[in-house]
Amino acid sequence: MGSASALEATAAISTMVREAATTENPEILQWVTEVAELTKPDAVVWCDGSQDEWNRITSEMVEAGSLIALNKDLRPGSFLARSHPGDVARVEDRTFICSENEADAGPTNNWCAPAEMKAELMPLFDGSMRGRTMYIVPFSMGPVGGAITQLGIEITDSPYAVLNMRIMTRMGQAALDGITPGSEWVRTVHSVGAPLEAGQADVAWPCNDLKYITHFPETLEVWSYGSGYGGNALLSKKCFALRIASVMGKSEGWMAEHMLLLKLTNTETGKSYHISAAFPSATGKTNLAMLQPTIPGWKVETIGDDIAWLRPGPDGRLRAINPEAGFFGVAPGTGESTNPVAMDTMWGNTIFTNVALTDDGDVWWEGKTDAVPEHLIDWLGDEWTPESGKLAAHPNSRFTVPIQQTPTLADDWFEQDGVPLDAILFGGRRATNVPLVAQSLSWQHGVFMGATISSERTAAAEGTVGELRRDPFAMLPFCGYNMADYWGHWLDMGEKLGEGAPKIFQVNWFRKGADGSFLWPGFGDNSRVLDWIIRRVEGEYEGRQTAIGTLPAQDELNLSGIEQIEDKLDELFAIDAESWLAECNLTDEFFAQFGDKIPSALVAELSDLRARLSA
Ligand code: GTP
Ligand code: SPV
Ligand code: MN
Repeated sequence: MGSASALEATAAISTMVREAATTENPEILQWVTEVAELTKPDAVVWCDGSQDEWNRITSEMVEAGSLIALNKDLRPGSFLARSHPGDVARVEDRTFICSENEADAGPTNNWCAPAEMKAELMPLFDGSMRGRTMYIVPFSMGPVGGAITQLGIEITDSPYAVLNMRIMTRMGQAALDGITPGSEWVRTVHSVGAPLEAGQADVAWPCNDLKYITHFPETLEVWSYGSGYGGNALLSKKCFALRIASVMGKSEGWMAEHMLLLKLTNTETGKSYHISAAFPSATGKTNLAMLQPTIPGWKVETIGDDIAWLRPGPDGRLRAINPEAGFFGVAPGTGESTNPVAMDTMWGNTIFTNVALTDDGDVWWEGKTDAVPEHLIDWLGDEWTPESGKLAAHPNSRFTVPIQQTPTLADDWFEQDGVPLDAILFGGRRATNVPLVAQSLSWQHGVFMGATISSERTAAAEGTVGELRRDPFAMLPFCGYNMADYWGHWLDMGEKLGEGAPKIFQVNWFRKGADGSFLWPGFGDNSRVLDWIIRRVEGEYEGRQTAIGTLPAQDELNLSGIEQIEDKLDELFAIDAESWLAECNLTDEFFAQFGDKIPSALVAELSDLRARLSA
């Protein structure tokens, strides 16, 4: 294109953006125009989050073959998407924190200098939306106007991302209007990296082999290229609400965490409590947030299943919100017997990704029902029978569903300024060593517990499933700055909160016996552990001091009605000093990579733990 016509094309794009604009904020207009001039879309849509818009986009996608409409009687308003087989999970090795100083990203993140990364990215984004529609998606994380709430915009060329964003966030005009000139908001840009040249036919799931998930914490920007899946493409989620928000929180005195949030009510006293819990990806947050207690006397209500923002309130207590408006939950293993609340929640208005399609136009995945269908179309679109010898649904297949469909939704989800936290849990998948539950000896010891969590890897990210790795605070892939500084921030917050700070516990539902089976029944029976935790918070139970923390004393854990649990209790709570001392040596190595950034309080905790184990 000659330079005169290139100029004309740019002017046309700029006009296209401004003519359709639903804001007059010059900062937004300028940014959107710049991105459009760079990416060169064929059309521009300012999203309003309405039902009409949803209907229009879903129809277009069904027409184009990138969504399958499910049976309206069985799953009204619901759709199935099948991704490209190479685009099925987060890509941690393509995820970058682009802070000015490498030390601010720390040894657990991939780092690149912002200017260098921009220089690498801009040629890729140049023309990347050609032949496609550019959607501008304004969204609020938290209730618009709330004390903990933050606003953002995602520009994307993926209609699939738009639909998911409508479920996952409070998307639309109110969010856009909340972004006033000079206010703080997060700019996110997403392209699947698959421009269409004139006349070129589209594919069902466009993406690019080359992927970049990049974060610029100093300028509150995210640029994501090449993937359409989950946390890679729904930029409100891991990119904004965890990586960027963790940096904002550090400088503004709050915390962005990979935590579920639940309300627990003692039905005898009527007193309610709030608990948050950080477990790594695909390690039971959704299940715990929707728990159906198997013991009487407790009611659980759901506030969030993946992300919590925590901020001290005017009363000095730590207050929490779920900044999201939907669930992007793991399908496999979710069924009537394990999580009936999730099954009820996804009655309709749900997007399923990479699950199997049944002959009557509904969905299925491993663990949904005990009975296995005789015939399916699997997640790859191929014929499937039980004899096929392969999984019908991808292990990281997901359902996206509005939180307001949850039968156990707590009113607290609407709470503008958050709920006060009583207890914080840290957990992981640990076949050995870690007992069912232990309370930390102090906030500082609790931070040490969180900092040293290990967990077996799951299918939520590319990598080797089952491999044990450190996943401090379940934030290893999500902390937007140096992990050692993050621990320091947690220690500071504890000092600020003082006596009113939530109590900290470590839990492990995944310990296995010699025969390789889980020792603890888990799921609804985890209510027994919550019962003990709250009674510790209330000071009703003494507990039993051990080297690693306070465990339930004899008879404190309510086990009535669990069959044959007595023979497993010793194994479930065993603390083997030798193995723990060996883990202490590994913790030394783990801490060493952070050099002198490691808070001295954590070094002291490690040496105290060794002393207690050796006593
Ligand atoms: P992300 O959305 O990836 O952050 O994950 P999540 O932590 O919300 O994961 P989710 O709750 O969906 O859990 C995924 C897997 O954990 C499912 O396969 C469950 O069956 C399994 N799981 C959840 N709770 C328990 C439990 O108490 N015991 C056992 N053994 N497995 C559990
Ligand atoms: C996780 O991996 O922790 C998730 C799913 O919650 S994703 O949004 O894809 O990151
Ligand atoms: Mn998660």
